[in-house]
Amino acid sequence: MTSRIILCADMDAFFASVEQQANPKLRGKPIAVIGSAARTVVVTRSYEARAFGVKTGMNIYEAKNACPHIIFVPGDNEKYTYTCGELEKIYRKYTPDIEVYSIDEAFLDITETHHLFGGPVELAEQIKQEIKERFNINCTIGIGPNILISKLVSDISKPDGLRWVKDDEVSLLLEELPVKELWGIGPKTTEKLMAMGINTCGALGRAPVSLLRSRFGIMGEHLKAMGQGRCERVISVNEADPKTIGHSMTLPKDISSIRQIEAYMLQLSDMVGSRARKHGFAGSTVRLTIRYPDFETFTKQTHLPEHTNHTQEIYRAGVQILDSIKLKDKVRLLGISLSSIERVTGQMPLFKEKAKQKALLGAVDAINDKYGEFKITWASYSAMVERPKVIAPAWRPSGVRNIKIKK
Ligand code: TTP
Ligand code: MG
Repeated sequence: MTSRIILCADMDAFFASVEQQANPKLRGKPIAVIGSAARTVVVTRSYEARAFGVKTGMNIYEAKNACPHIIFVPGDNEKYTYTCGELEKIYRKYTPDIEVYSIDEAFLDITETHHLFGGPVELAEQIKQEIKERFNINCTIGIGPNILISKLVSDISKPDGLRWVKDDEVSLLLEELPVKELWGIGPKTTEKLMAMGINTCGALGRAPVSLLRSRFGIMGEHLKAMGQGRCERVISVNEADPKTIGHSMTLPKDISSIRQIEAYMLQLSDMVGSRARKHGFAGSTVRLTIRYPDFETFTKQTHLPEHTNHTQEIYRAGVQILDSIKLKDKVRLLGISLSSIERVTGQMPLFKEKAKQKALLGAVDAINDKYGEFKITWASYSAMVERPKVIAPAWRPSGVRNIKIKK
């Protein structure tokens, strides 16, 4: 593959910087962003607090001990996901090849576009300046020939840094670097490598592959490549955000039973919700489409107070619309869609209830991904489908149902 130029942008003290931007009284002060639960911990802290040794994961007593005048700020996920979405819009001005990797980190492939901005460093300076002007947030940008190196360079250039490590400078950078600094080498692997006398990336890159393979199996080769600064993983480009996520289905036969219509709506809501969750989107407009046997098509939408990708919230909005109309005939086709789309990222939710809901939806999606749609779905299907003419129910011991859809 021809050499690429990959940029990694990571916001400095992201949640804390957003809070300091939102409330000028917090600027220049040691602050810690915390969750809302009683026994919460520090999620992140401003660089002013870091100077006192306040660390992520400390409880509030530990944080106060380290820094008596620290200010605790409860986290507000909406602010962070909003900023994350706006940051992506900024990046898109510089290249279409973007991977939003986490809530405050993105990879940009600027191989084809950097010359339009005066070169990689000039492009990065413009991004930093634009983010500073718009959000008053510092960020650190690492540039390298692949994502492994760009991420490493961004990590070691914090805070407010900018550095480009070119292809022929990689081996010098890695020679003395401790292996634990490499993205993907955790404490256990570090320990094993050190026990083998491999402490630096330079040594890892030179280690015989047979030795690494005997200790780490197929990962051995991968580790050697990492030690040499090589990385096969290319950026996984995010498409520009969709405007709508929707599903519709022509029913096996025209129906008039409200309970059956609702059962299909729940199924459609689940298809929409799981697709939105899979791709990290949420929407605040739900639209119901109904087509009658004479092909006349009716649609009505409703706006939700908050963005969602939860099956049941989408479904409830759909039912609300259905309740508000009078069906003129049997129903031939049903559709549910979600629009006013925003990107949400898979960061640790700060709020317990949301976290629980998210974990449940995540587990349901994972099983459905593996075993096919609707292996697991909401038990309330059962309450609504009278006679399973079309949807065949099969109870499982866990209380969820195995649903097959007849084509
Ligand atoms: P990081 O980029 O790891 O940290 P940071 O941006 O606060 O600081 P740095 O300057 O070192 O980059 O994480 C980004 C945000 O994600 C962070 O502000 C808080 C949040 N976060 C979690 O929600 N859960 C976690 O476990 C961690 C580590 C971070
Ligand atoms: Mg960060």
